[in-house]
Amino acid sequence: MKENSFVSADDIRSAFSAAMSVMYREEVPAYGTLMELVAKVNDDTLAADPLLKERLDATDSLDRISEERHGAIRLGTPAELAMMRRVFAVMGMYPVGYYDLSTASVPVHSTAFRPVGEAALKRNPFRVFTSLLRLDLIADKALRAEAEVILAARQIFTAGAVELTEKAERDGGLDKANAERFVSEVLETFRWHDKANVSADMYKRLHDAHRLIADVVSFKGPHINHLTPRTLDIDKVQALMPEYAIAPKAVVEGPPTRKCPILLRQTSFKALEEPVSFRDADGTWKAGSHTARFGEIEQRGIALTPKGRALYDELLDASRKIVRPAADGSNAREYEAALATAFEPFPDTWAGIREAGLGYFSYSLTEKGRKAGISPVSDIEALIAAGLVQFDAIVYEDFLPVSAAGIFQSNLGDGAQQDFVASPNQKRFESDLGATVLNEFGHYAGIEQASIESCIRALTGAIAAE
Ligand code: OOG
Ligand code: NI
Repeated sequence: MKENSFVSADDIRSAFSAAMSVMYREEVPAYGTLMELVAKVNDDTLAADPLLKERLDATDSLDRISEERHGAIRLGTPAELAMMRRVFAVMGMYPVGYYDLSTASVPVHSTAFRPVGEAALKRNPFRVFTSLLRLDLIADKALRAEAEVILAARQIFTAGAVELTEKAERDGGLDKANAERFVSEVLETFRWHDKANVSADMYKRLHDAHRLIADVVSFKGPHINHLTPRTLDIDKVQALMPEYAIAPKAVVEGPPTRKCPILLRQTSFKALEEPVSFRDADGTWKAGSHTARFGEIEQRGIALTPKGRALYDELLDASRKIVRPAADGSNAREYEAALATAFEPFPDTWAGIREAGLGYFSYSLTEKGRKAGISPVSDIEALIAAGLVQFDAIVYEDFLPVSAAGIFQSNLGDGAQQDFVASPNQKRFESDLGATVLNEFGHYAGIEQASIESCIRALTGAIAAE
């Protein structure tokens, strides 16, 4: 087959992200409301801040923002995780980072499947936070064995999805008709099922062990549990949510409000209680309910270097030593105040963040730089000082474990608090995945370095300025 008849992985991912959004909007109408609210706040923010609009436009990021979202799924077995990796690879999504949630009393560990490389991210940065259930953290051995049997019997991928994934691997891509089929077959894996795989009694036993175990084991597939649009002003969306009849969680996760946003801020609305039926041993269906699916929004800021990330972790920790956000929101104001105070040592100008080596930047020629003749100087600092080179923040494309834990927790009723011994096991996760996860820092450093080299090449005459 000729390679140029293939649809690009980026196009398949875009089509899949759009199809997922349509499906989730139909299944969870509040998600549609949230999308409208986010679009309105983004428009208002851009209208009020021409400089932000100009920089987003100049860095080719403006178009992607309203299209941008992430989702999350929870898988049950190593085989499901390994197959999911192959499916996502067809869409140009690769596992980046390892997140251990056991420290936060959630029996899963996770990675984020996402595009890597600047061009793919600009085209469509759709990501899926993907968790694998850790039955090894469940104390009740008998229940663990029963859960394993139930999970082993299910097939979360359609025959068509498996066949097309194998075809794409074999041929190096999919043509238009097969790419369309692939998107609709894979969508089936993420669909909600209102008929459980288990009896009401088994559901209750799983639920008593941990609500998340019931969510993973009781159903035919790993229903997408939220889809998160990106906003340019999360405080405004949070404040407006009640007007749109959506009740947000009490505090925004992540760093405080800042002039120069860093990493990621997130907030969610509570999971919905949805009707499901359970199949009893005698084959009769029994009505019940399950709470799993919720809504979330996020604001993304600059990707931090290891030094910046260490400072972030230290300051977040310091603020939580003063006030821990209570699940019922009763100390939300005190928490916000403590967070803002704790983060005062973190510079809040782009130049300050850059000079302190805390964030990653993408460098480009200024107007003056583009018009300048060949420069004898090849030191990036000198070129910035001479006004020939400018810098823009590189967007953080990943997740934050403490925030993810807060999002999980806000959707696990109060009774679900349960302590596990922290036991990160990245080796085990990677062996289940069938691949190592990519290092997020290396990725940002690579984008930064390439931008510096391209400026220097252009200015020293090695190549013509674009
Ligand atoms: C995933 C929660 C984590 C985020 O944005 O940090 C997450 C889940 O509930 O399955 O999506
Ligand atoms: Ni999320």
